[in-house]
Amino acid sequence: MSDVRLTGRIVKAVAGIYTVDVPGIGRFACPGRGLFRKSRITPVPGDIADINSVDYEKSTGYLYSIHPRVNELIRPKAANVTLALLVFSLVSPEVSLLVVDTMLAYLESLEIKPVLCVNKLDITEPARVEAIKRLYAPAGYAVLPVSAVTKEGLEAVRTLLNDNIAILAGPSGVGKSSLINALFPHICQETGELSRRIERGKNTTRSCELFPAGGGQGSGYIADTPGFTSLEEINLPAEQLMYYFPEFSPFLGKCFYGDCMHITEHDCAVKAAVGAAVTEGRYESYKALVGKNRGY
Ligand SMILES: Nc1nc2c(ncn2[C@@H]2O[C@H](COP(=O)(O)OP(=O)(O)OP(=O)(O)O)[C@@H](O)[C@H]2O)c(=O)[nH]1
Ligand SMILES: [Mg+2]
Ligand SMILES: [Zn+2]
Repeated sequence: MSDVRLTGRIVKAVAGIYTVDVPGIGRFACPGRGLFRKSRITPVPGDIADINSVDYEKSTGYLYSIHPRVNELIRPKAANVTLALLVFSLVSPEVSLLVVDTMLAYLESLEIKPVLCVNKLDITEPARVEAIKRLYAPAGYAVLPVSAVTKEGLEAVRTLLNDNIAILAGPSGVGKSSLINALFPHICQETGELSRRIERGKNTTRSCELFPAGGGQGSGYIADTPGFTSLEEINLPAEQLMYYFPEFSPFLGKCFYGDCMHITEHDCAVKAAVGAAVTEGRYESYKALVGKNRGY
């Protein structure tokens, strides 16, 4: 046994074996040595990990500690994510904007930068894409229209990924896996009905794999994730939601009631901004989320 120690990033976690990528050196398959069961920390993709007993020939080692996390996602299970490409489509399937807004609020709560990616541009009315841009502009969200089929818009996405630990998230069937394949031909993810059959067939761990995406420098990574149809497990406290709608921020603290929830109260600065600095669609999502998280 050598006592060579290295530090790298966990890119994959399957059945207690963690794949640790050490840029410029290699990838090592590392069990966790029971240490983490005791401390009740489960290492996840995105974690920065120290490994020891490194065997260069076998490409193995042991995980002995993970560095403090900047953030931690439950869906997908990942840590230290810096960017989320929230992929959706306006046709086949037409996704629920409430689902998109729920995911956006969740990402805001984790301080992960979201970028909206409207896929299937090739079969989408341009006017609908423009409407989405108008809906999200006041919140400051970038909207990138793309097509995994024609490859339109992909350069802008690729540029964005540099040096980020990025995830592709979004509802099922919107083309996340197709996009990752179109962006990085060396990555090969199952797409279409096949991917959904495989997903159902295996005991899904909701874990993900990080692929190198930083132009070969080893610094950027991207992960595909299984799509979702609902986000039941995401429960953001109703009182916090207003902080996760960035376009509300200029108006917070300016309502008549200090504890205004911006729903039924009179003299509400947020409600007064609806139709201008706050779009109606986004405000409707806010109300729906507050209602859901209060159980009514
Ligand atoms: N017309 C068109 N079809 C697309 C595009 N991107 C993906 N598709 C199709 O949409 C279907 C779903 O694509 P996937 O890449 O499997 O979608 P996904 O988001 O990974 O789905 P899940 O893995 O279930 O979450 C497939 O039949 C793709 O061929 C696109 O840009 N244009
Ligand atoms: Mg997929
Ligand atoms: Zn208010």
